[in-house]
Amino acid sequence: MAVERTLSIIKPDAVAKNAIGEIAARFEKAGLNIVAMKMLQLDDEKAGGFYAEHKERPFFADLVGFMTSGPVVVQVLEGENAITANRDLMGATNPKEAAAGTIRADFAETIDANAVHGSDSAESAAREIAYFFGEGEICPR
Ligand code: RTP
Ligand code: MG
Repeated sequence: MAVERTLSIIKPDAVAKNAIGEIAARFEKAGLNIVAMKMLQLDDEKAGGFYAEHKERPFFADLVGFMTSGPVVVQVLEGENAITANRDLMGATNPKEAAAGTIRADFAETIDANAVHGSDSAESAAREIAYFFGEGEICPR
């Protein structure tokens, strides 16, 4: 088992329903330490750059529109197999397909407004963490 870091975003829908604390508690209870955290209002450029891999997809404009619709909370999670552990806690992209007890099953409404983001690979995690945080903003424990 390896200690990894992953990027989590609590998306605008979950911030708007005051679910920041409950979602963060799930990470902590699962053994993922929050080693960096901040609230941000993304603009089109910052949200579009984050999801650049999807820029040719038909849902890209809606995705950027949603991610800029209100503040988000970006976090670095650290722990054993953090990337997979976080994806397991999140559940499937479409909340209608997300397993019971996952964050998306419990807090998300639609595939667009799906409560959380989590890095999908080590390469994505490294890029996404650096996209939001300088090394001096991360506090390993
Ligand atoms: P995320 O990147 O936000 O953690 O989500 P994910 O890995 O589970 O899904 P991904 O394929 O990376 O898609 C990014 C976000 O785009 C929206 N999406 N809409 N309408 C659609 O078919 C569709 N597919 C994806 C979702 O909001 C997804 O979280
Ligand atoms: Mg993704």
